[in-house]
Amino acid sequence: MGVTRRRWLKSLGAASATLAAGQLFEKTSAAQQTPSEQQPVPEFTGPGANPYWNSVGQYATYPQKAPLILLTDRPVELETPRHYFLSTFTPNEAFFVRWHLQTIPNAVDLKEWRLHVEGNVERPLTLSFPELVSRFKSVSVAAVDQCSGNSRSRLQPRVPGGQWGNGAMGNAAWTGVRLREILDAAGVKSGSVQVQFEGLDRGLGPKGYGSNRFMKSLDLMNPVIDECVVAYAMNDEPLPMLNGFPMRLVVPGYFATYWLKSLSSIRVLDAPDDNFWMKTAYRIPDTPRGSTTPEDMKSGKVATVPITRMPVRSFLISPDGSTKIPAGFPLRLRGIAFSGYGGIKKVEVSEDNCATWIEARLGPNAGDYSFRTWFMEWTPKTAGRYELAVRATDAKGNVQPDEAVWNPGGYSWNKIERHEIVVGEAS
Ligand SMILES: Nc1nc2c(c(=O)[nH]1)N[C@H]1C(S)=C(S)[C@@H](COP(=O)(O)O)O[C@H]1N2
Ligand SMILES: [Mo]
Repeated sequence: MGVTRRRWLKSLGAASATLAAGQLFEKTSAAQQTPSEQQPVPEFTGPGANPYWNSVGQYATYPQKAPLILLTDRPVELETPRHYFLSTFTPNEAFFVRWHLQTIPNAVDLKEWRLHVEGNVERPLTLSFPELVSRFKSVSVAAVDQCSGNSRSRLQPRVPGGQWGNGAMGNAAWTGVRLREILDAAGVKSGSVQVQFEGLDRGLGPKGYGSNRFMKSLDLMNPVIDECVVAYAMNDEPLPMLNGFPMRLVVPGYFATYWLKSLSSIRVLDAPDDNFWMKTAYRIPDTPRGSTTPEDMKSGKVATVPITRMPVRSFLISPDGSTKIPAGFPLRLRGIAFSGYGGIKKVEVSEDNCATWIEARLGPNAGDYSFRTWFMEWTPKTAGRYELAVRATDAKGNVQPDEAVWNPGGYSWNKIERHEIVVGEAS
């Protein structure tokens, strides 16, 4: 990606000035907006698959953002509407938003901002923005940022937490510097086990849990460390404040919980991180697909492990079921697929409830951890309601299953999606 450093430094100087606008989020929570700024999501009452990604909620407009589906405003949780997923890259203004703590950064003055590299290192570093950009080589990676709880609203029985439809995901080209180079510059001391990431947000998490900080850690022995990027650009632009300006961690293939936003510290640890966000939150049962039952959970015998990579998923995006299509009309089905296990090998469509499958064609490959677009010509011959199922197979041979997952966090959903299309009589 041709992002030159000079261009970056220049455009970010301008960005920091615009963004130093002050207490934006404290003052414009969605609840305080005038009614004209909020549009209700049309209610879906019919049977079958829901053409909207969420049938409840309303659109809300936040700084630097297009109208997005509002899940909660404290903390801010905004979902991306379905039609944005027609392309490989999700526009920054439409990219979903998820924070956990009460106070999130409204503005960052790049003159003041520093990234601290500390803990069990030979040479602790305090890097300014220009130092970071000029000292290390710039790299780009296309990678999907997906919340562990994406599609949580599908779980039966219901679990607490943001009731996301399918829009707590997005794909961007992330440009920044390699985490490995930063660690090497600081010199990781022997006896180190993990590296911990911390951002600028503050406050307690749900039910008052946590330590006033959102912190996540990765094992230093984990090969993903070499793929991590400390990103200062998203789709060739500065990151929106809500998506982690001025820099965030990108962990390709991994669920978003590790993708620390508004990064302020990288801390090398000589003992495993047991803070709330590692020890208690964002864990899944140590079972196939991280799935269990409420009964087994109650027994207290289900061991858990931190969530890691994203299982393979695919979606039909267009047509979205909201328009009646005449019989005999040649359609192009279009959608996306991705996997945290590296690349999409195959996408298939079924119109007979998964009995038989037709292989779709894949769009250009933007990288192993990116959305991959797919398309298929399809002409519905007769009028009626069609239910199209879509499933993907990844490079490791993992195929999307038709079984639901259940765990108390509502994580890691990847059941085959069914999408309804209504076909009318040709006139
Ligand atoms: N500093 C900070 N980084 C964070 C979080 C947070 O609460 N604070 N939440 C994580 C989780 S769980 C998700 S899903 C993603 C959301 O990223 P986005 O808001 O850019 O979509 O940010 C991750 N990084
Ligand atoms: Mo998340």
